[in-house]
Order: sequence, then C-alpha cells, then structure tokens
Amino acid sequence: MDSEALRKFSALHPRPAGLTLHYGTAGFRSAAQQLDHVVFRMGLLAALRSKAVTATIGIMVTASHNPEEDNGVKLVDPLGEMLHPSWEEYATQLANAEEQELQKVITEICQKAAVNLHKDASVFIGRDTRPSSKKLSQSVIDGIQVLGGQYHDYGLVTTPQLHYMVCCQNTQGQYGKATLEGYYEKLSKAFMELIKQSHCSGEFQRHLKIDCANGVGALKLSEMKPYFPQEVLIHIYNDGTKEKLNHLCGADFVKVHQKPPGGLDMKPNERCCSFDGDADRIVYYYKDTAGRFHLIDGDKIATLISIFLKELLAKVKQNFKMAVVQTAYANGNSTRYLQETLKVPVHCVKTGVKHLHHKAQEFDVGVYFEANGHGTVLFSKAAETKIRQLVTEEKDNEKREAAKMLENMIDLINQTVGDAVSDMLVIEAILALKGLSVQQWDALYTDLPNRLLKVQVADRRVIDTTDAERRALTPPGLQEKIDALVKKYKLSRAFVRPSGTEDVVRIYAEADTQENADALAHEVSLAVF
Ligand code: 16G
Ligand code: ZN
Repeated sequence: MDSEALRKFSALHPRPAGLTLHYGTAGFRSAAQQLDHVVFRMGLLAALRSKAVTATIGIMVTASHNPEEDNGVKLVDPLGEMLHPSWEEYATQLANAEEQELQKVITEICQKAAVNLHKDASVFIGRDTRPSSKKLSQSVIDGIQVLGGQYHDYGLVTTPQLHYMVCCQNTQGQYGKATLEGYYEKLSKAFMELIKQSHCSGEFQRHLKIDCANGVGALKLSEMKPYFPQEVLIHIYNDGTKEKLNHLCGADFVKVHQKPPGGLDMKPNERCCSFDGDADRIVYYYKDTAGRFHLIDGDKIATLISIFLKELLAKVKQNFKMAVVQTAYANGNSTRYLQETLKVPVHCVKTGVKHLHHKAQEFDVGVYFEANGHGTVLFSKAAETKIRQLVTEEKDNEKREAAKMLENMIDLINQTVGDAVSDMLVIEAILALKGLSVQQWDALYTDLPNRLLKVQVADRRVIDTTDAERRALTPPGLQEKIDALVKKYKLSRAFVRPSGTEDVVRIYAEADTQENADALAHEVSLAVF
C-alpha cells in the first residue's frame, strides 16, 4: 500500500470531527455534505473487497427516496447482491477511523478478511441525479486509485442497472452485456417475446403514466423508449426538469401518504405507477370513477406475479418449489390470499432487501417483495436450466409455450435486485397476457386498513425484536402491552421495530377499520415510551 498516497488523499477528504456513521440496511445515508470522507473510504473498501473476492465490485452513490439534500453510498457484491454482512462492519470501521489510523484499519481488514493487497481490483461506479452525487463519485475514484484499483464509471444509472452491470461482468456475460444497451436490449427483447404470446396482442394499446420521482429513472426510461414496441405508450411525469427529486412524488411518498404524487394528472381508471429516486422500487395506483384513490403496493405486485408464475409452473409440471417472501409490513390480507387462496407458502423475514433476497434463494422460484414496492423474483440455477431445456426440447405444445413464458420472465426480471423498470415491464406483460385491468388486479383482495407511525425515543436500540420483527423482546413488558391492545380490535395486528435508516422507532398496526387501525397504532405508540 502506498502510505504516502493514502495520507495525501485522505487529507483531501477529511472526516468531520466527532461524526460517527453506520453502514445500515441501505449502506451509509446522511446529509450530503457529511459524506465526502465516507465515499472516499468506500472507494478504498470497494477496492479491498474486489481484491478479496477477485471480482468486480459495484459502488452506488444514491440516497434513494431521501430528500435531495441527502446522499448515500452502498457497495454491490459480485453477483449483484448487497454487500456481504461480514463486511458491513469493516465499512463502519473504515468510515469512522481517525485519519492517522486509516492505514492501521486497512491493514486490520486485510488480515481479518485475508486480502492480498498485491492483487488487482476492479470497481464499477454509478450515481443518481442528486446535485452532490457527481462530486461524491469523484471521491470514490480517489479511494479506488489509492489502492491501485481499476474502475469504470457508468455515471448516471439506476441502482438496479449498476447491480446488473456488476453481475454481467462477473459472470462473463452470461447474465447479459455489461452496458446500458445490453440492459435495454435484454429487457426489451424478453418483454416483446412475452407479449407476443398474448392472444389479444394487436388489439391493445398500453398506456401507462409513470411518476419518476424527478430522478434517474426518468432519464433511463427515456433512453429505453426507442427499444419498446409501438403498442406500449409510456408517459413520463416528474422527469426532474421542473421539480426537486422525491419532492411530493415518488413511490415512497405515494405509499406512505396513500395518495397520488404531485405533477401527474390522473383520469379515472387510468393505470399509473411511481418509481422512487433511484428506481429500485415501484408502486401502482389508480383513481376510480368516484374519485377514490387505490394503491397497489408491493404486496399486490407479489400476488399478481405469483398467480402468473404458479399457473405456468403447473403447466410445466416440474415440481419446482415456489414461495413468497414478505416482511412484517405485508398486509395481513395479502398473506392470507397467498396462503389460503393461492396456496403458496409464505415466509416472513426482517426488513431490508438482503434478508428477503437471501430467503428467496432457498427456492426454485422465490418471489420477494417489501410492501414499499421493492422486490423481484429469483430462479434457481437448476430451475433455469430445466426451463431453458424444455423450451428447446419439449414436444408438448402447451408445456413448451409455458416454459417459453417462464424463460422470458427469467430474462425480463432483474434477478440481482428489485428494479422498477424491469418490474414494470413484468407487470405490464402479465396484465396484457391475462387481459386484466388495473381494477381487476386491485380486486384480488382488499387491503386491511393500516397505519404506520414513527416516534422519536431517547435510544431506539432499547427495542430488540424477534420472529422477523413481529414481537418485541425488550424493553420488558412492551410485548405484553401490545398483545393486550391488539386484542381489543378485530383482524388486528401490530408491531414495533427500530428503524435501520432513521433515528426513530416505527409502529405498524392494522385492523378491520381505518379508525381502529389508527387507534391501535396510536395506543401502541404510547406504550413504547
Ligand atoms: C432500506 C432498505 C429497504 C427497507 C428500508 C426500511 C435496502 C436496499 N433498502 O431502505 O428495503 O424497506 O430500509 O427502512 O435494503 P427502516 O429500517 O428505516 O424502516
Ligand atoms: Zn430506492
């Protein structure tokens, strides 16, 4: 390691005294002006990780749905997954080290993680459209170069596009070409192949209004437009030319406030959707003729995709194991519908993409979605190989056609991480193939009224949870109080958990009526103090 270079460059990216940050569920996130040293050091860490695993590592500068003034950074592992949990601690140590201790901390990481500093390093960089992102990504480059690493800067990309690039690069192109054209071509080809199999093709024109949260999704979707067939009429709103990123719009705003975003005029029964600021989440919605707003969140997206996949799996008759993975936030009626009506096993895990992704890997076909609209489908290697084989070898027409649809689904869905663009195409294809309107989709089941609250407490870490965050272990007595409150209402459920991204405790409650869900959430929030 070139100690002189390390000293010189770390002095250019000084750490504000007394600032301690943690690598949380979504990497580091904070006010942008606090992050320069963090991104520089994450450049160092990405180079170390690359040397450790002899593969290309990704690094994305984004704070997703946070306000425009914030920023963040997260690392992407070789197959496009989130950074391995064992390295999150190294990330936190490196970010918080005193400047004169930086070299020592790097040496310690090298020892603990068996990193050979003489090895090559390769890092892919991406960033969102925040005004601070460009400069921060330059600081990432400084970090990579101090450790002699190579880099490729993709500039403005969605978070899932960067995950895709990293996966393509490390699988020698098996997953696709590690370029934006490669991404657009792969997705659009699979999409067109899929809708070709629709019996009503030709008759339909698909209008879809998309709120891009004034983020990078708008740019990438515009770039992709020429790749779409004429029938697909995509109308982009909140493209970032007029308003601020995530301001009164985007998937998080729509989900949290349960109302339409600003900047998008919605006529009755029109199908609309919202991306978040870095386009890794999507929710759908519409307004009925009475003017009532209907949200179709991640749970209902998972349900639609599961119905479609389950039918195809029944046709190919391979006994593939399929399951849906949710978190405690999943609406109780979605879980009931999946288990009781659709008869698909449902698993509940802790909040955070890495937990859902990890669980979904246990199945041949693992569908995972957070209620907030982040999700995807994972196919096991064995299932994928078998499906591709059926497409070329199967004599039975129906079976072969079903396998072909599954094959196109495999290519259309971004298996590295939840991807708003890819999810949107999957949903549009399924709606077209099944001839479903947005209202029919919405009517699969009715969401139980629910309420999400957050409260500030002195130390949110006093709350420790178990059972996929559905029960509180500490402080003593809290769970008993929640149990007693829940008993007062019908169809009720409530839980508390410390946020992984903000200094708050979150409270979720659902019940038979909105008044009851609100009352229960409020009563539970009082019990937290
Ligand atoms: C992060 C997670 C998201 C989760 C959210 C919960 C990733 C990439 N993102 O944004 O999945 O829903 O945190 O936030 O894992 P909370 O802990 O503040 O409730
Ligand atoms: Zn996001």
